[in-house]
This record gives sequence, structure tokens and C-alpha cells, in this order.
Amino acid sequence: MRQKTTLALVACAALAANAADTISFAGQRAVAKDLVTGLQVPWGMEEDSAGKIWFTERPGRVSRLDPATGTRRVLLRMTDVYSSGETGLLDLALHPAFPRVPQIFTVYTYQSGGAIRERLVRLDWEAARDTLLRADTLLDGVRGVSTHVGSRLLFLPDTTLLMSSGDYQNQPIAQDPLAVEGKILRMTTSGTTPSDNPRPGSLVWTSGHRNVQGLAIGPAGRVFYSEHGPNNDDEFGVVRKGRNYGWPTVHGFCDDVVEDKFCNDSDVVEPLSAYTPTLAVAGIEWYGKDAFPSLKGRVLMTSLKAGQLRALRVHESRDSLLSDSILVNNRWGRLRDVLVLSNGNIVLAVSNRDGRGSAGAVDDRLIELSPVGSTTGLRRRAAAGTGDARNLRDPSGRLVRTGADVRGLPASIYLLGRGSGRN
Ligand SMILES: [Ca+2]
Ligand SMILES: [Ca+2]
Repeated sequence: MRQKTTLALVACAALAANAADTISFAGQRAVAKDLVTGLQVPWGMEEDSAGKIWFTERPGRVSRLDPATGTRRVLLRMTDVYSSGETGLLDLALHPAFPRVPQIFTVYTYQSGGAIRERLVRLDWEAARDTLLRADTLLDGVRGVSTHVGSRLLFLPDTTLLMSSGDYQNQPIAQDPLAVEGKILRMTTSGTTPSDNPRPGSLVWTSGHRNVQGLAIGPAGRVFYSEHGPNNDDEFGVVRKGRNYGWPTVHGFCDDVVEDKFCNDSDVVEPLSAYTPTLAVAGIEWYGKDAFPSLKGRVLMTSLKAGQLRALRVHESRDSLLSDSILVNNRWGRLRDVLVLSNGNIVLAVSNRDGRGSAGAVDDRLIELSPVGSTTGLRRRAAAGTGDARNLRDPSGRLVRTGADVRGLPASIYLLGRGSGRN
């Protein structure tokens, strides 16, 4: 087939950090583009009202990224963070009225007398100097070890804050009503106990957790969680005020004699889905946008070990799962978190440098998925110089690359072919 060609100058070196692929995703074509590369365990992401992405990296950095340009600014390097195993700087949450209320909340581990402890702090964004300042400590002294320390943050519509804490490998603590570990906690933005928490004076919102790694909110304030099981029964489910989630007696569903008794005695909430073998489920997010129509009304869930992004459809009013599908299956390695942007694009945090992955040259990174044909997708692809190229030839006509990925090519003049042949 004769090919329609255009002459194009492709400055490949400048494209290395902005590589884009066109892939099949959620029943349509999508552009997968690296927004930022060379990160170290990006853990939590949030979008502000101006469309910028704020994110943490586990060694202690808080950054802001402009997804339109790829420009990243490190706003804070926290020097008292202890990062080892699963610990470090974990999730962050912007105040719901940000930037009018210029507050950011983040949780991290530190060392105290040889022990690992965890604290939740407030950072204030100083717009004039575009910097973050340590402002307040909401909760301190949460016990930790190098694993099972949570911690996701999620604002509720009433501007109270949920924080997940792990069992720090001390399993019975999850059932201790006086301990803050192995729980989902709820507090005000100054760290005090809301008057409508289940127990007066207690931050405990739900108990019986091993290590909740994902929290998300859907329509009507419905809150979802993801949680790591041991070698079995990772969980996805609904968070219900004051309820017991069963750990360590109950793994996943109440489905043996011992579990059944505990579930009845303690009114345990079962998950909506459980995964054996485990996936190492991680960040979750409600998808309510139109950019990927097949995902509308689903919860997106990442996983580390399995490298998956899943879409879960939960019944509108009943606590039952209607479908659970795999959107991404170990394409980029370990996925720590997912963010839905206001335009409906999806951002994934890749976590191959967390000590349990196999890191490639550009890891860790944030990858943005946008639908092919969207204004955003076209603009970004044009900016990246990838166009709709099917194959790329040198000036003598020799085929040097098929597909849209131009990583690694020297800067030169190439012919962009749009034919169907691979010859
Ligand atoms: Ca459970
Ligand atoms: Ca079970």
C-alpha cells in the first residue's frame, strides 16, 4: 500500500520524558503518557481546582505537577521522615476548600528512640512564596514497624478527615477499642474528635483492620476501602460508621465456623470482594466522568503485586458487587494510586522502586490515560510530536520504528507514515 507521508522534524531527545503510547483501554483507544518520570515511590495524589496534581513521594517529598506541561515543582522536603520497608511519607489530602483554605494534610513515619511512629500533620501553602510550611500536628505517636502502617487520607463532605492506620504486625490491636492502630480514624482538621463519632472522645470510626491502603468516596457520601490481607483475602468494601471489619479473626468473607461465630458476635461487615491469591490492592477512586464512558459509576482500584487497575461496579443502594474487571494487567508494574482528573483523564502512580518491584529506566512515574479523540489527548499528542504515526522512516526511506513511541531515537528528520503496512 502506498503510504501518505509527511515530513517532520522529530526532536527525540526532548521527548524522552514525555513518551506516549496509544493503547486499548476500557473498551476504547487511549493515550498513555508519562507525565513525570524518575520519581521515588509516588504514594498519594490529589488534583487542585486549577488542575494541578499534588503528590507525595515516600522518602519525604511533596510536589506539584502541571499535567499540561509536565512541569514539576518540589514544594517541601521533609527531613524527619523515616522511610524503610513500607514506611515513609504516605498519603496527602488537600483541604476541600483549597486553595481558599490553603491547607494540606499528610501522614508519615519517623523514628523515636529506635521505634517507628507515625504522625498526621497539616502543611500550609504560602502562595506568595509558593512553598509549604509545617503548621500543625493532628495526631502523633501512632505505633508502627517497617510494615502495616497504612495510611490513606480522605475528606468527607462535612470536612472531617478519615485516616487509615495499620496493625503494625500486632494483630490483636485491631480489636482494641482504645487503640488507634488497625483502624479507620475520623477527626476534625485540628485533630479533635467530632461529636458524632461512634464513641465519645475516640477517633475510631471503624475497627478490625489489618492495613487499609485505599479510601474513596462516591455519590451520596458512600465511602469505599481497599485493604491488604495476609497471604489471602485482600479486600474491597464499603466503610460503615462504628462497625467491625473482622481482622484478625476474619479474613475476607465470614465463611468458616470460627469466622461465622465472630461475625455474628461482633456484627462484622464483610467485604464486597476478596482476592486470593492477593493482588496487594492499593489506591482507589470513584470514576464519575464521561471521558471513559464504560467506567462511569465504577470504583477504580490499583494493585501493587499484580500491577492491575480494576473497575468495580457496586450496586447503587445495596452492598453488593455487580462487576469487577481488569483494565490494566501488569503493563507498567506496581500501581500504588489512581487519580481521576476533573476532565476525566486517569493518572496512575507507578511504584517499581519500592523495594518489591523491577524498576525500568524511567521509573517511578505518573502515567496519564486520556481518550483518543479528546481535545486533551490530541493536544498532548501533538505536543509530544507523536501524531498518528504508524511508522517512522529515515530520509532514505528506511523504516526505523513502528508505532507512536519514539523513545530512544536520535534527533533527526524522519518521515511519518500513516499507511497500514509494516514493510
Ligand atoms: Ca475484613
Ligand atoms: Ca474468610
